[in-house]
Amino acid sequence: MASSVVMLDRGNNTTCTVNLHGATVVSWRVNNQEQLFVSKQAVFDGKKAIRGGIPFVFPHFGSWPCGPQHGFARVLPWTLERPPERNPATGDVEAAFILTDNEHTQHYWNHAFRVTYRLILREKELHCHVQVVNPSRDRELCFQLLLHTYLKVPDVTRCQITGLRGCTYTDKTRDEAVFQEASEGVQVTEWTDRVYRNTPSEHIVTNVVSGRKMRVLKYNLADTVLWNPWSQDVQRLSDLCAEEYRSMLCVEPGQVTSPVMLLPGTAYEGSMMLQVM
Ligand code: TA6
Repeated sequence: MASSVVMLDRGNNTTCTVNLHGATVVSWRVNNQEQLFVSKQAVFDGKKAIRGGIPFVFPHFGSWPCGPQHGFARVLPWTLERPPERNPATGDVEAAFILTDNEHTQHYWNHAFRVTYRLILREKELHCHVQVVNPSRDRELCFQLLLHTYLKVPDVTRCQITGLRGCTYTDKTRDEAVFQEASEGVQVTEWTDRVYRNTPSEHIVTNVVSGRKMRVLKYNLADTVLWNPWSQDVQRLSDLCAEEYRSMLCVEPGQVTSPVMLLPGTAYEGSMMLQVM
């Protein structure tokens, strides 16, 4: 069964569409230009993560002995906490989604939690704010969090990603070996799957849709994952067409190397801002 979607419409053909399955942003259009990649073979029946947009990775990044890869948040139904509402002063449109512990999450992870995901659609920007609350009176809450952002690009080999020079990264295509980035503008010309640690708050991605640049700003998300399956990895993905890897680039702000540790009764806040330049 397809799950319902919520659209934030700012006017002037600027919209953001969210599927309540995983609170997955599945479309972000600026002047009617789609900025996010969604596979032609993406599955919307609620049975698996949506291949594209911005899947919400929580409480675990990567393979997880307790539950699904990349955690359960992206494969469970979220609730619309605040329907889209326009700010009369700025014209921005905001909506909020919520996921709390329930019988599904308890099946994997025996922790109480409340995640609130607030989206703000501005003229050329999409703000993704995350709050995680630990409601427990006596138990710590330890989790990873990542916004698995699929940027739509005309040709991934023509993109460059700045803000990674000097950063240490784990290369999952080279047996998790650790390297230091030497390039100011990282290019993707092969299977790429890297977890960059403690990266700067800003990345610029060149040659995205319409040859524009995309600014990726992050707050309280220390790491950046860079992924493109290329021809090697794409073969194992049933929901990605063979040649589609050339039209996508995953730049994923996250807190993965050092998980968040929330003391009882405290909250974490982190955010990503995407801006078409
Ligand atoms: O974010 C990069 C990554 O961890 C890759 O290793 C690859 O597995 C990708 O996520 C997609 O994972 P998925 O579970 O959505 O197929």
